[in-house]
Amino acid sequence: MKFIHTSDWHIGRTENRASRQAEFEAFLDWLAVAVDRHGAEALLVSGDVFDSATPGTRSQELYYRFLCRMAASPVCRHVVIIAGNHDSPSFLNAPRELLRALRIHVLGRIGEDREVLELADAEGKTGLIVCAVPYLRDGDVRLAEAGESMEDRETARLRGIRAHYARIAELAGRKRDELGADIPIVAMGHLFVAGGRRNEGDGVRDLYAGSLGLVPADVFPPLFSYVALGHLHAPQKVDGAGTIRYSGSPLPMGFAEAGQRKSVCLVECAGGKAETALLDVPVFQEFLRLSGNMAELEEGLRSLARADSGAWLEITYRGEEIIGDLPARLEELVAGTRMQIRAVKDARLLQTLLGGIHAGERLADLDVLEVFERCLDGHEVPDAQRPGLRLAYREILASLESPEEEAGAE
Ligand SMILES: [Mn+2]
Repeated sequence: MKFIHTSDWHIGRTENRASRQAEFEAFLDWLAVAVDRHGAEALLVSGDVFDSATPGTRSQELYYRFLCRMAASPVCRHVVIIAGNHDSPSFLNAPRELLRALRIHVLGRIGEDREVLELADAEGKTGLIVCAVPYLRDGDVRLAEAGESMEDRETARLRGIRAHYARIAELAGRKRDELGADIPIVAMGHLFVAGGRRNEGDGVRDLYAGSLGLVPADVFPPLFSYVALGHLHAPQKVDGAGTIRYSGSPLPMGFAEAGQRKSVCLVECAGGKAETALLDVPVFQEFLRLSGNMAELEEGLRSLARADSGAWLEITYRGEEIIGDLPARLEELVAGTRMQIRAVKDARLLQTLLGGIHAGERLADLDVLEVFERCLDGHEVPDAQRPGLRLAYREILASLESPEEEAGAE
């Protein structure tokens, strides 16, 4: 039986307050077509369907509209959805009974007998057994005990996760034995498997601090032909054989993932083996990072404009010169183009402000004139310019101290 594995849609996610609704819509349209075109008889969604535990009505509308489309698909007979750490288990579970009538199985939280699903093939016989294990919350796998250390807690949690997968695998194995046929068993999960790759700022919310929360890949019994994972946003395989996999998010989760290829997994299980192919998700909205001094940024933006780019931009200014109206100047450069600036960073300013404070000092310990002197030093402002800048600074300070007079003078 062929199926598509995807995860981490994060419907409702925004980028610096800008809506990404159009991208979610385009992705779900593309996915509905891909499912039919590739003959996928099932769709497995491994968590983080929504970005928030309380999705907005537009996000919900998209989700249900997509599910309706799946229910009407002439090819795809089953949808299995598990909750991720971003999802609200009760929100996902609320329409569960209704969705089940449409052969859409939702696992918001654990429930052992419900986690083992038999998916029927075109002839109505079980063609695939799916162990749909949702994101395991602390309370699902272990009981908190007073006075236990971090290590104790971690050990108990890992033991709990291992035991849970072992139990579910045993149930699935028994079910297969009852059916008396060589039916492939696949598992789903939303967790951070040790060895998994991630990028700084990729929007993956840490489950636990530091290395805590990493789960060794051997928690998945060899009985599983394939493990469809969610949580990490870069598509990747966890084991050498490539049968334990993260599909990755279908959309870049912020500028840290700008330019990265996104995909869903098309999997075919037969005879205990899984064949996997990646289906590239089209780029619905380009994310681009630009950095350099003013001349480089101007050149970069001009050449993008010539190419009629519609990218969303994160711009980092690295010039020596101080530019007071940096965001406004950059906006001017993209005016009349299809590009949109989503974030502006001033590396120079940041470095100076963070680097100008010495160890053991607090900003509050310095007076305003001292702070200004540090800024002059930090920016390596030539001596000849300093008297003029000091004078201007004092005038600004004076105007701040007597705002009424300033207003009256206007
Ligand atoms: Mn996620």
